[in-house]
Amino acid sequence: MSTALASIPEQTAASSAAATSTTIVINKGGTRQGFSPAASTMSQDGWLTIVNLDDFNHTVTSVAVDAAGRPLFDVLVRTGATVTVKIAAGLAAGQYPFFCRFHPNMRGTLTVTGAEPGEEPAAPSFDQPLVIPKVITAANPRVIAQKRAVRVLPTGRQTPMWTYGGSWPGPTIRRPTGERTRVTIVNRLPRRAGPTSVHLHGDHHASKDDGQPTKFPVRPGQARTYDFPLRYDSKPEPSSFFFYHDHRMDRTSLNNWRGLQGMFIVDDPSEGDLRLPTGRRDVPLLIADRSFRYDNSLVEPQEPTRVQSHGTGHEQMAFTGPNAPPNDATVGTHVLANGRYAPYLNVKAVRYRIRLLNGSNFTSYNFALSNGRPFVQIGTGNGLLRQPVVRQDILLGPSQRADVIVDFHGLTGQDVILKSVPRTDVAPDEGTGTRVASIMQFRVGEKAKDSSRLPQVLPSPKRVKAPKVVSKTWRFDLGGSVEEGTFWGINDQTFDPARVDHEVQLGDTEAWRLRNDSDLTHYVHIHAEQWRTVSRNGGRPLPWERGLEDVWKLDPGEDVVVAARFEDYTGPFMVHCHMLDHEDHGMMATFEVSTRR
Ligand SMILES: [Cu+2]
Repeated sequence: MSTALASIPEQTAASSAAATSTTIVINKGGTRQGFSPAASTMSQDGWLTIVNLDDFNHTVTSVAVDAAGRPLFDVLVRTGATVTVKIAAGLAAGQYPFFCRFHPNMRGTLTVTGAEPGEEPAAPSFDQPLVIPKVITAANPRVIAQKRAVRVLPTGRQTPMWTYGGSWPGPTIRRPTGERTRVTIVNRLPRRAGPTSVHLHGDHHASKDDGQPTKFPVRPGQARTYDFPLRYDSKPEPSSFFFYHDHRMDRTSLNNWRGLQGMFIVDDPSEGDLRLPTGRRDVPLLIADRSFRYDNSLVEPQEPTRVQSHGTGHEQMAFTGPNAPPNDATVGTHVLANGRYAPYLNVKAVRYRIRLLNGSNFTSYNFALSNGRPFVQIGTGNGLLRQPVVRQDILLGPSQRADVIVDFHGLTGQDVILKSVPRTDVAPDEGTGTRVASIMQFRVGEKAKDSSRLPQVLPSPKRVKAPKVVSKTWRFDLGGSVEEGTFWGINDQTFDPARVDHEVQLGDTEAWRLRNDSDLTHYVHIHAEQWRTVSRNGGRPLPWERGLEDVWKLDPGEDVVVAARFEDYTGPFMVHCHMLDHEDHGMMATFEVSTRR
């Protein structure tokens, strides 16, 4: 007994002499300033302490993953907290770049020293095939919303999800423009899911068919038919790449996370003359992140506590607790393509049309190809651009799309990886960053006959003439206080389904200003019409913003003016942030289109 006691101080002294520990501080303003220091060194038996003095929760997450795709370390440090962990125990000596999952512009490197064997980073092995969701071409499809176990991770159990039609993503609905399409959604989700509401993002249709957050729900056990004429101003609408997903008030983030998402393609048969790649060479990709428990089930997003009212008359939302705004960020560890982790696709050495959709709740990506081949962007999701734009990387926030051509000519035998890389369009302190991930692999095979072309000029849809005067400004910011509860607001108010925030007349054209006064980047979506971007920060919109759009990136302080004519339909429609936690926590407003009195 006495021998054992005597030996303890000796051992402690010996190990503390050898161990190198380190501390990383996140100062106030960390979302912009990053980790301090950005580079630190520790030994395998040392301690890492993370002190978070910022108003935001942060993580220290390794870029390197294990064979199952899990980060080698992933430490959550809430606002005001200090965490000390033996993070390097079990890691091989080496350099480990890390980032914050909520604010990936925050990056650093941890150097681990020591002689013990340990876990080495595993490059993704890309060993499951990419799944192309089943395509439905019927005019009146019936899609059953149902719980189903689906294959997401390559090994282990399937993942129970809430799906459209039994898969995630749900079936891709593909229709010729101008041909009326009536989609019946049957709600056979578990009863606790409650009512659902389906929004066809980007499309132009009646208010009652818009997937209203509170009205026209599809109740448990019931069905509802959504009517999509696929027309604009009574003419066929532009060829499009849309996103259908749940839009129920308060639960949009949760319902999308669980899998209620699918793609919708509108074809314009007259574009056949363009000879863009078709058939198996036209690949829609829904990219989204999720986190998994060890049984491969989804980690449940954590909701903040809702404070019912400020007593202002309107039912002003506010939230408290560790996940209250601005710490409401539903972010996953694994980045998935069409619902699979690290899939591969066998391609021929020819041109492909790739339709990229960011289906994530919160995370944005800056897409790039591993061999430096650029993307040639031909469309936005709402029709084609006037001219193709050659881009090395493409930043897409939640619900944004890009229609691109990738040319695999000359790459026979190579593996080209679709990655997300840090965004380079702004400095890390000027906007929320993008994830670093290897998403999927294209295995380039033999050359094949390729009758596709890359047109120099594209038939881009007509854009409205923008009025000189801005008739509405929507200001996006964090509101409330830590004591009384915080919220995401538009013009200082949270969403209230009983309130109309702006009225417009059918047939009028209006210009609206979108302005971000908060410290995080937002991606703002406007329903009902197809909008043109008039200006960005007072200047000309970026080359890929010169078609029609429905979601805009707004970095802190940015100001975008958009314009549209209100056509065909009256009633309420939404404007909201498409970071779904922000939407659920207040950042949504209503505009109502009415006929001239
Ligand atoms: Cu937002």
